[in-house]
Amino acid sequence: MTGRHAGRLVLGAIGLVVGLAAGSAAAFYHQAPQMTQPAQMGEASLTVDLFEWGVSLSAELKVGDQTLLVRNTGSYPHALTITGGSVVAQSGTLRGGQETTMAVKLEPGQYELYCPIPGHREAGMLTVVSLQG
Ligand SMILES: [Cu+2]
Repeated sequence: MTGRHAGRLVLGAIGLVVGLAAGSAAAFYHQAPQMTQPAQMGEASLTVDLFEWGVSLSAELKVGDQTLLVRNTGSYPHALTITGGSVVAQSGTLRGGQETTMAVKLEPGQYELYCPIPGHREAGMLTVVSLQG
């Protein structure tokens, strides 16, 4: 991307986030500070960090069953969607500092991990991985 184009995208996303945060601050305020859910398929095999503006994996995704620890290490609300043609898994929205676990079963193929909150994927919260059989 050119610098000018990237700058415009980021500015647009920040405007969107500020609007969202202002509208839903009251609802978030009453949620428990932790939204951790018990892992259903054993200990997390890797960590997925969500932040402004990226999605980063602590290790490579694998074919088969695995449990992901999904953390919002940023300030804005984020979530994680995993698609491989169709939606494979979808987390709830996490506030900054919150985390959750997601159990997924992956076949060989190409997957996109991104934040579904409007504007965030375009701002850089997208990682594409290819799994070999
Ligand atoms: Cu996000």
